[in-house]
Amino acid sequence: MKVKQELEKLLGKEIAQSSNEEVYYALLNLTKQLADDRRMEETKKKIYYVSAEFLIGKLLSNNMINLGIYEDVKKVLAESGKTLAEIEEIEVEPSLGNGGLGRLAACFLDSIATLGLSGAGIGLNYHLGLFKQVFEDRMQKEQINPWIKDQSWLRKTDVTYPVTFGKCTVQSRLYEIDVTGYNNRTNKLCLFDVETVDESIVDANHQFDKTDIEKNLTLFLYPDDSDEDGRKLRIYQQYFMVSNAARLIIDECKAKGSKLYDLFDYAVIQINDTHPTMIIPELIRLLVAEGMNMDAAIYVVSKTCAYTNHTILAEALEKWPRHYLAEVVPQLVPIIEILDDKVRRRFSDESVAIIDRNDLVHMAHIDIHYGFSVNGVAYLHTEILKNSELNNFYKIYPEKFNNKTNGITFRRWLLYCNELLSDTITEWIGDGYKKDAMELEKLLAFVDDDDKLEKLLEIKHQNKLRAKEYFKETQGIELNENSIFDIQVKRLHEYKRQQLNVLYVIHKYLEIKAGKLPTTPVTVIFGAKAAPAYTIAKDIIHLILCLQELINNDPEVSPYLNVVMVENYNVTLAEKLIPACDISEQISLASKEASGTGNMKFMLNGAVTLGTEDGANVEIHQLVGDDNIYIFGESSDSVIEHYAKADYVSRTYYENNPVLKEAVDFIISDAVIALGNAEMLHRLYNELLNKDWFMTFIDFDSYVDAKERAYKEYEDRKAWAQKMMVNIAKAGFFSSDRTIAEYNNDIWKIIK
Ligand code: GL2
Repeated sequence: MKVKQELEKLLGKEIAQSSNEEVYYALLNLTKQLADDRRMEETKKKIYYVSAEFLIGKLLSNNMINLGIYEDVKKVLAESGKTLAEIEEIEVEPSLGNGGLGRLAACFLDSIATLGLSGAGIGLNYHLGLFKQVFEDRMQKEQINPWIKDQSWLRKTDVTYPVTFGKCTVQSRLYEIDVTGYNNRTNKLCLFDVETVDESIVDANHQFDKTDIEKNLTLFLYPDDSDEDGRKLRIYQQYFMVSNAARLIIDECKAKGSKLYDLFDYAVIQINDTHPTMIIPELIRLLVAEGMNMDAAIYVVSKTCAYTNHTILAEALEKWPRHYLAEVVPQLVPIIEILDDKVRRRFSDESVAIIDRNDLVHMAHIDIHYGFSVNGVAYLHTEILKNSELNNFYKIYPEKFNNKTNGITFRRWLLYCNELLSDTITEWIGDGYKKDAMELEKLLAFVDDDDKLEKLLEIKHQNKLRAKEYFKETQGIELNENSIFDIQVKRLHEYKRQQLNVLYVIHKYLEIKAGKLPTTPVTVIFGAKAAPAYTIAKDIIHLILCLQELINNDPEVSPYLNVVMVENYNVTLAEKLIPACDISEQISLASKEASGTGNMKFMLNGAVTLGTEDGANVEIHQLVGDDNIYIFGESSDSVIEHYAKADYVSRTYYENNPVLKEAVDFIISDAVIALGNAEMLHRLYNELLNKDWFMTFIDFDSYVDAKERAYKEYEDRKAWAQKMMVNIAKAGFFSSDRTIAEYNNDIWKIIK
């Protein structure tokens, strides 16, 4: 294909004569056409990945890479005096996800298409999605985030269903986004919307009538659930998602010849966390409405649905009061009662019941009893599910439990975001690794090759310069490219322990003030959104922003230490930061981070992990060996034991450790209070001292030691480059192509 001619045909003029916006839309249309050409016939069986979130990021470059026109387009644009980077600025990042779970779903769709599997994602078309974060008075403020433009990747279809709730019936509408595989088929992401949605009901303070379902149903991802109306709205959304999904699946399977008794030969439904759980009773309801008897419907659905657990945090294992369900979706309650009754007849153990004594419906329990597979997302996480968290279920159904360690798509997280590195790797080992990521291991041959090690350091430096330029231009942030980039970017949550990193920053600041100067300057970079109703998380952001102000403006300290919190961390910013990183902070309390996927992206881009033995860090450690990772902190077994015995008292650590005490006390020092809000800072201080649910203090000493060791070893540039090489070489295991191949072999069994 002649890219230039095609583009100019779409533009109706020369590229050089067109605005960036015109070129963007021409590329959008060209890419859509090419994606359409790669649609293939569907196989008999298809995977439906149902998820409340799809954090897909900007799509233009990714699609162009997958369609094989990326290089040509770049060349053609350059000839006309344009860069792809400036064209991409026009694209708005879709706001359909929140964190790792949503980004995982996006990586999985890419790999499903890349492996040539017939599959679709199903979710909701949130108009305002997740809020946009801005900083005001050193605090997080939330703004609405409209992202849908007249022309976008969304395609309106004719598919629409009436969806009935207790109080009303709404009409849905299916929109689709094409999902291109790397040199392979095009699949779809199916996003349902409600016809009557109305963005204008949201007022200047972002408040809206939570009960006006017809208008609010697809406005926000995870609407505030701190009151009853908010919680019910989440149930409305979830039912709307799965009722549409169930109908679409049934229609597609019937069209392929299914008699519904054999639904599982045509469809496999992966339930991504508990949000889509109601698809189980909803499918049963629909099959019964089609004339199947209840027991047969339960049998068919149980053979069609599989469940992935993404967290052991109690707050995320949804339990809905039965009376909420009775109000929102009364048609499902008798079915859920039957499902519960069958469980109670078989098992006397109260802990595996679906409806508990307090009349709460445990969504995960529905998935486990009435799905055929239950998987965790990293080795350690699955072991914890089997041996403690879901042990009572594991004893009943050992055959259902399996592990699928998460993965990431290397198209976005290497080929696109770090072209310098991927071009260099191609030069060194050929491009076989683009299809078979395990070929990256060929890089191990170069761990003693001085020129190649030097080249890795040079690439890192270039990526730091690129990040410096980007953040200067977009956020007015100054980054020192000659400092160590020590990065922690992820959602803000106490279990992820940004507060531990912050305590280190304070400790370092105090050391520098006392005259102990680091040899190499360090920039500690944070990026994180806090859930709007999560008070302590917002307090932690506030503290980071106060420290940023204090430290970066202190001429004694700022030549050695800088703190930067980037605003509105999202996929686009991740793509800039990850290639520039030296030290990847993965410091969750052991046992709490189910997997993590940022850890994999950093490793692939040549950062060295500083982390606890948690989630996929355990597997990273195993792959790279002790010399190429910095591990610290309590083991997961020991943490679980502390919780069981309830014997962790943070104050004891504080009282017995003067270095820790000094850092903690600094949170409410005059210097910080002068810049911040006393109430917020005191609240955080008290939380740490009196609760510290995620045991920050227990790991403080070993964290400081590990970090100091990492900073010291960074100074031996050759030794550090060797660590980088090993990390990149060993990252192949974390390709989502490997993860999806495992899902397909063990769970989905889609025959190509
Ligand atoms: C998460 C886990 O916390 C995270 O460790 C995991 O990598 C991802 C994907 O499996 O899922 N669970 C969850 O609810 N969110 C996650 O990121 N938001």
